[in-house]
Amino acid sequence: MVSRATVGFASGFLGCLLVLLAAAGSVAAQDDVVEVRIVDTEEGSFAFEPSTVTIEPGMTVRWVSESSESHTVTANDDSFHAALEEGDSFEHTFSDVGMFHYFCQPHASFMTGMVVVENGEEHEEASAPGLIALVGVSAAVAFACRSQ
Ligand SMILES: [Cu+2]
Repeated sequence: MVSRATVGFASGFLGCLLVLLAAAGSVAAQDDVVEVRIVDTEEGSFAFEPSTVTIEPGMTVRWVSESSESHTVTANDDSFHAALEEGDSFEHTFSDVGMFHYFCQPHASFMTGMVVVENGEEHEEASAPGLIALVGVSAAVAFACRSQ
């Protein structure tokens, strides 16, 4: 026989856990994803914008197509590939340090980009507020969970 109090405690605990995970996920997502847009240029051409992004290992690049044409995001070393129509997006997480060149297959002669993955002080500083926010939110949620 499970008492009503036990059920109440269990559901409250699970609720807190979900809130905590959601809070942690949203803070982490803001810091760890860099967006590259695929755009139609004023000259009637297409481009990755920005064409070069610099990230840290473990971060994700999200390509979002805002172009009316069909494009691909294809790594020179075949480590990732996706075909994107307008409104589509594609994400790839870079684990290793290095320079990763990629291109669009239909427009390979001019539509190229690069992801630079490096450990840098600049990026560590940039992510510090996110970490502090994560710890703060976690503490607040943990406190709220305890006191219910
Ligand atoms: Cu293209």
